[in-house]
Amino acid sequence: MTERYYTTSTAFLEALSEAGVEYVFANLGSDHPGLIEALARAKAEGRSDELPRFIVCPHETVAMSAAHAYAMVTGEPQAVVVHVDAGTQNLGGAVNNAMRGRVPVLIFAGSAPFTQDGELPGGRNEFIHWVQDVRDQRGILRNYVKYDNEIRTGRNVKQLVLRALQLARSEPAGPVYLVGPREVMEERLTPAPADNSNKRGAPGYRPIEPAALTAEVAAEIATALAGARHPLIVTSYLGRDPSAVPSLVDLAELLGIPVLEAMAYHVNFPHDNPLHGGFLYHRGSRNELLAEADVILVIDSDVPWIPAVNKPAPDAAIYYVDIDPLKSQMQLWHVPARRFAAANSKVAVGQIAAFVRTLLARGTTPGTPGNDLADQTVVAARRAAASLRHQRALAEREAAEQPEDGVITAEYLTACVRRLLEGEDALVLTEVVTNSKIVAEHLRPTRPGSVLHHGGGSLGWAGGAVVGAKLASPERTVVSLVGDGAFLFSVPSSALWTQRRYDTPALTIIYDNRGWAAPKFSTLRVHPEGAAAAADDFHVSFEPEVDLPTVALAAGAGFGATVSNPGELPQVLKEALDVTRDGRSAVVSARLPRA
Ligand SMILES: Cc1ncc(C[n+]2csc(CCOP(=O)(O)OP(=O)(O)O)c2C)c(N)n1
Ligand SMILES: [Mg+2]
Repeated sequence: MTERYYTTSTAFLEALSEAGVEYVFANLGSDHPGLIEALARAKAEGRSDELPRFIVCPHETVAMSAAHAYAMVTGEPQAVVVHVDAGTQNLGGAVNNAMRGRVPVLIFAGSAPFTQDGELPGGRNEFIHWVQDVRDQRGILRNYVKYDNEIRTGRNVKQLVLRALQLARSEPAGPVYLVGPREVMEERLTPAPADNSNKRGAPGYRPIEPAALTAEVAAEIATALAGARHPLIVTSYLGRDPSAVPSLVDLAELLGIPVLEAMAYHVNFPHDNPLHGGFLYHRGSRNELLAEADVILVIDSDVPWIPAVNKPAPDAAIYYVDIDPLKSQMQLWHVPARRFAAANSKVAVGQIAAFVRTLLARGTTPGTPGNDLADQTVVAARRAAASLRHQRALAEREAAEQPEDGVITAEYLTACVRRLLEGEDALVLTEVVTNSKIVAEHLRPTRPGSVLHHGGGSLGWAGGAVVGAKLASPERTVVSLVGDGAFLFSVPSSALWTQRRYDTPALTIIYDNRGWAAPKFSTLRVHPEGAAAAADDFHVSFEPEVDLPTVALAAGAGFGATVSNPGELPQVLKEALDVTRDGRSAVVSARLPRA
């Protein structure tokens, strides 16, 4: 019997599969003959199910964003395979997003062969092998990954893969990067027995267990909140773990504490709960809740407020709970908190609520020394104020949703999307930039985990992300809401082709203001009376216009339409959604007022 074909590449793929990785989002090159051959051999031997499935993405942005979204939906990291230094560079901003969003992804790239005279299988035999030989390939990603290493032998490749995934999964989660030269990826090995019993866990390589607050800090925060007159909770991404949301609701309801979502892109708190205190973004007037708060619990937030725009009173007692409360990956950062505590938000909120319950059970009389509880009339007044505020906000938002003079506004468009998705098990991916606050306010999601955003700063995520989201939850309706700029950044030809090739249909709705409103608004914030403002000269216009739905149709969408008339919008959206039910992607560009 001939020896089974088994190389470092086979072991690498097998290790991914053993650790629970279902998909490799791949963009291939001259560095990957080992992987390609390993896959083909596995197929020929009837062993394909022992390896992850390859999803070929014609652009790295699509591959990385797909893996990112898959991990957001399932919590399970996937793999991205790219081509040496060039493919690594093309990952660009998509790695930035995964790092900032704290999303685990294992990235692998080949590296230039290190022999040139036929010494080893896989050695240099194409001119490009000299061109791709850079001094520090791993350095390309070092700002954006938690761990990088080189596979130097097949003998311990499984260990390296499992360690990389353990680091990626551990909080704060994030991308990791392995490289492997061709000769190493071709190395013949004696097959280690495949061990699929490890699926989704790899014993011995579990991520770090969730961290808790110390009992003293939990008690101090609970006592401060319970005794406060105007307590406030500020969060941005607690809802990344949907199961943390009911715990936050419990804590807020116990004491009638309003919850303010700051620069938030997740469902952190159900929008129909009267204690939902609204949204804080860059713009806007003084936020009353923030200004009047005497005790603030910030939980899971990078930027709870922008001091130059809005900040708490100087004597407010601030408690900062986050898995990385000092933001070690940000060079300039400070919030004047009384305590900083590193903890998992769900665990911490549960601990604080438990301590509040013991205080409530103790129930000392208001006004007596040593009493930890606020007067119950204060709590009742707070709840009543929250209800009123919530009703008022809802009425204002509903008024803003009416179409204006034959023009589609972002508010109206978002209301149409909300109505379209009523009763639908929908997963909405957002990348709407200057319309983020409007979408947050008018989409009104209530189900934790039903809205996703990359959490970083690099546009072009949603086109690939819908592929990962749909693979992760085929039963759900996947919708993306994007700016026209974001749509173009997503390499739409590659994204739409991948959506079609792998039967991952999505409805994409473009908030099309024919340009980039964001840099214009940034300029106006710094130079409100400047020459750019006077001349309306911001270099942000997409003139002549791009026919975005036609780009999508050319690449594989089954439906594409541009809508300018508000009256036609609901019907077009419905048609588009129906096309996705039939298995093809649809793109609707809704014409908003110009950027
Ligand atoms: C990869 C990348 N390049 C550039 C930017 C800078 N940038 C931030 S917002 C923006 C405009 C986005 O346009 P669009 O998606 O149409 O949203 P709008 O500003 O019109 O609401 C740009 C170019 C970025 N965030 N990411
Ligand atoms: Mg735009």
